[in-house]
Amino acid sequence: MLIKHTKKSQLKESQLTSESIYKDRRNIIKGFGLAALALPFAKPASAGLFDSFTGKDDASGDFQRTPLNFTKNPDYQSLTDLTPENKVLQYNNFYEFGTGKGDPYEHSQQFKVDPWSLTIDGLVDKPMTLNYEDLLKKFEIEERLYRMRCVEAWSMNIPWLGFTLATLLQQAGVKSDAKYVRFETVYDPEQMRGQRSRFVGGSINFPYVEGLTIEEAMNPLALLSVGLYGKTLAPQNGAPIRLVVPWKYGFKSIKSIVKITLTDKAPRNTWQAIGPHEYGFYANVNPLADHPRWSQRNERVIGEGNVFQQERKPTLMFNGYEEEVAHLYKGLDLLKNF
Ligand SMILES: Nc1nc2c(c(=O)[nH]1)N[C@H]1C(S)=C(S)[C@@H](COP(=O)(O)O)O[C@H]1N2
Ligand SMILES: [Mo]
Repeated sequence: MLIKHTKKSQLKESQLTSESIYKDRRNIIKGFGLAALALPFAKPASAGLFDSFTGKDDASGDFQRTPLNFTKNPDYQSLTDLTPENKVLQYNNFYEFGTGKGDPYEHSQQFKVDPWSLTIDGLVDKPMTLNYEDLLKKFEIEERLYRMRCVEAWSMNIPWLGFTLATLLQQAGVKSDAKYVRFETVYDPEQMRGQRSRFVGGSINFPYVEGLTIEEAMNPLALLSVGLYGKTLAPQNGAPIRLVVPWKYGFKSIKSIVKITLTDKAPRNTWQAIGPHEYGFYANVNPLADHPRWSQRNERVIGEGNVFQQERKPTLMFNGYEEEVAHLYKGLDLLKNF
């Protein structure tokens, strides 16, 4: 989630800025304890890789994705400019496999998704454990075309396959004192290189954790995704099951979930724990609430060609889903509760 590419001019900062200022800056950055942030300055040579990122034309990798049976939900078919599948599969954020955009694809192709075990527990009437087959067979799968907006100011339009989070929560039976839903990603350092090294994993304390209020979780837009572009998810996109909450910044859409817990306390989500001044609990997409280090007014829409030479479009309030979700935040100051 830290912008690591930026413009060529910035990548050559060490040459442009006087040496002492440059060193000073690096020390300040180190002080935050965010090793990844120092990368563009520390490794200008590899930055060229990000600069020219286009991905391979064939991103099928070694991982086998299976075609799924699904129906198209007519309410969510209107997006036109879908992001090319090879970009959705290769330009990723999944720090468990490394902080570079190409790392998740490159380092996850042998990831095992079967057997899998997803537990739903906490303040529910019927705690449940779903295995891999349950995830793909127990619920009717629908297709929805959603915008996805990363906090780093780039976006994609993705045809997801899945079922609503509400469907699952209703089966488990939410108790009346449940106020939040806490999600946890698998912890498996043997398979996830970023979990073996703080440097590779961007200083995150794994497992990755996210949370929603119960009202957000029950909103019909909140999707549990098991596939995209007609097939099961690839590991780099969060196989076998991940959350998709399209009105929030991408980091809320937690991948490869093993645990969903209903609770009465607000979960401390991973990015808020790392940088509470930069990333909040709500993380609703908002063009007026700038990130402390960059503007959120516009976004790079990822399409064909070089990902850094994309058309920029104005950011939409709630990422374009204002009608569906604005009522959830009545009376809340969205500039303070970011
Ligand atoms: N467990 C986990 N989930 C995660 C992340 C991560 O690093 N770890 N990155 C998030 C971020 S910042 C974004 S933008 C989206 C990216 O999803 P995609 O790679 O499938 O497009 O996943 C989110 N889910
Ligand atoms: Mo993101």
